[in-house]
Parts: sequence; structure tokens; C-alpha cells
Amino acid sequence: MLDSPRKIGMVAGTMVFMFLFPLYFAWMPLADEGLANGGGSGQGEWIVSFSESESVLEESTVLEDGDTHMTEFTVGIEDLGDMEIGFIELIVQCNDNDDPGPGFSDSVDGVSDLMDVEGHASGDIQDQSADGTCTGGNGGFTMRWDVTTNYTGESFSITSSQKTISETWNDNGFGIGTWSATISAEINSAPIVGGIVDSDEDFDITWRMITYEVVIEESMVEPTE
Ligand SMILES: [Ca+2]
Ligand SMILES: [Ca+2]
Repeated sequence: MLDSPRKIGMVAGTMVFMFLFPLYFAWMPLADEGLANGGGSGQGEWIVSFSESESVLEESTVLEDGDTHMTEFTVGIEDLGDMEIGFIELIVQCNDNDDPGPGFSDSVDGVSDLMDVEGHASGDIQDQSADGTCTGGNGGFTMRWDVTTNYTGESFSITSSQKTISETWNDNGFGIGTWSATISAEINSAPIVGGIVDSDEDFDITWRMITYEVVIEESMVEPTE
């Protein structure tokens, strides 16, 4: 049977293959379940990190006293692909420098309307309200929604299973839809003889969304032999 070098080579190759293949498939499910390093407890030592992308929508508006402005930010399922939503922020900035001297600062308040956002009806994504004065160089307010619970984007190491990690770090399908908010301006003007010195204010509105993919790596070097 083994009468030529070619046949001998094929048999040897086949035997190596037969030997390696069961080893490979015996090891793979263990690695998937985090058992390879965990001594059969279902646990493993992992480093979890987040590969992030940022989406930003900016607009500006000028409002007089009592004026309101509605702003919207739409998150489509096709925008996300395989990414999960970490958090979404609404940042409203203003800087009232229209009055001579201190006082008479303008202010802004805002209220969200997330009726059309996935996760609002179940109470997982809740409306917020906020306000701020337009002073100090960073006036205004920020609202933030952690669409993934407790999302920070910081990497960490954990003893767990990959399954548990994946089940923890996702957005549950929440956050898709149209995020809406309305801001209202309060303009205060110093009482100067001869007229009003401050009649309005500029507001910069920024919607910011951080999306991510979870990266799970073994924290120890896998033995290869
Ligand atoms: Ca003012
Ligand atoms: Ca002003």
C-alpha cells in the first residue's frame, strides 16, 4: 500500500489531520464558553474593551425672551449596523455677554420628548429636563442617556463568561427612533437708560451619540502546546 513517497506523504498528512482536528474541536467550545482557562467553572479571565464611534449633529438658534425651539436627532437602525448605542447626549451651550457688568444673565431650560424612541414606552429610556444659566464660559446644560446601562467606555478585566459579558454590554435594541427636545430662553437685560441692551441669545445645540462594539480578549496568554 505504501509503495510510493507520494502515498506515504498523503497518509502521514491524513494522520496529522485526524489527530489535530478532534483536538481543535475539543478545545473550541471550551474557549467559547470561557472554560479554557477557568478550570471547568464556566468562568474565564477576560479583558473587556469598547471600540467606539461618534455621531454628532450640531445646530444653532437665536432666541428672544420666552422663545422656544424644537430640535431632533434621528437614530435609524441602518445607521447602527452591528454597533450598540453606548449613550446619547444633548448639549445646549450659551454665553451671555450682552450686559455691561455682572448680573442679568440669560438662561435656558429644556425638556426632552422621547415618545418615538425605542425603550421609552417600557421606561428604560426616560425623559429628562434640565436648565442652566448662560454664564461662566460653559453656560447651558447637558442631558445624557445611558442607552447601555452604566456605559462608560472604559475597559476593564473581569472573571466571567463571554456569554454573560455579551448579555451585559448591549443596548437591548433601545435608542432607535427620533430623539426630540424643546428649549426655552429667558433673556434678562440690564435696565439701561435709553433702551434695552440685551434682547436675545445664541444657543448652540449638539446631539452626540457614542456607539460601540464590545471587544473581549483573554487576559492571559493562551498556552499553545
Ligand atoms: Ca442678559
Ligand atoms: Ca443675551
